Amino acid sequence: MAMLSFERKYRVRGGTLIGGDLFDFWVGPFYVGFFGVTTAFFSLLGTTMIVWGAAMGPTWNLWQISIAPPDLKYGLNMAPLMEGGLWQIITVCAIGAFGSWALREVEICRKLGMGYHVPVAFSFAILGYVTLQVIRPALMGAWGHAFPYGIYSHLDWVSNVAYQYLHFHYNPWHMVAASLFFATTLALSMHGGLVLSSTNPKKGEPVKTPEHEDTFFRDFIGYSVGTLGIHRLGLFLALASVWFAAMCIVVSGPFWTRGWPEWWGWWLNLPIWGH
Ligand code: UQ2
Repeated sequence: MAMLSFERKYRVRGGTLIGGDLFDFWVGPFYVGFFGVTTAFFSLLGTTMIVWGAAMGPTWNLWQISIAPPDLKYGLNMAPLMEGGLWQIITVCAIGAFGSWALREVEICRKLGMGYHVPVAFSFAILGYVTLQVIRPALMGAWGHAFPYGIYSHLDWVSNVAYQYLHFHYNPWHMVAASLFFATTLALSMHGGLVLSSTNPKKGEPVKTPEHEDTFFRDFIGYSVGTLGIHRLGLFLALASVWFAAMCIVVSGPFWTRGWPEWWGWWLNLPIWGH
């Protein structure tokens, strides 16, 4: 079906979660909906607060602009605007915008009668952000444990937090997350390479079928995960990597305060080594 006639058929009212027909319309190619309005609201307000914070700061150098969370002394309270309060408003706006964006995806899925895989996947990304900026600071008792909003400053935060645990690569959840990230790139490069190779045969030859794709991998490694399976595998690897990344940082501080190399003491302390 041509795209335009498909869109005419499916661009109908219904499937909204809230607001009924009120915002159930399109602007050009974009579906609006209640959550399109809230996304725009939180994005505009948050971005304005970032620009205002930059204007109050010492530099317009794009790399050096930074809006910091409150000092640790403020704990989990609200802070004065210029001492982290701005950061708190921006964080609320960010979570409001990300959540609205996810719910707008849900409404579009409902309109089309599709599964919720895309909003579920995006929710994992939101979980990663919320783990860093809300869950871990709350467990540690201060917003000051969250990262600042700045290009270089957030990199400095990552480096400093990592060194607080001496050698973050010894964090076992970090190891699992990193391995899953690499496996994700392996799976996507294999998939992208396989699909492009079968759809780009020699000049004059017909495009190859999924059977060719299966057969390549059966000949190569004795196993094909299948054309649907590779997408299930890719989604699983990507979501699992983000999940373990969130776990690796939320355990650092709230549940483990020493250096990560020391965590492996359990291995050295097994009663099997003899003396
Ligand atoms: C596959 C298949 C695809 C693919 C790919 C494979 C026809 C078009 C890439 C091969 C993938 C395998 C064997 C899994 C590899 C496992 C990891 C953890 C990277 O069989 O079906 O569909 O794109």
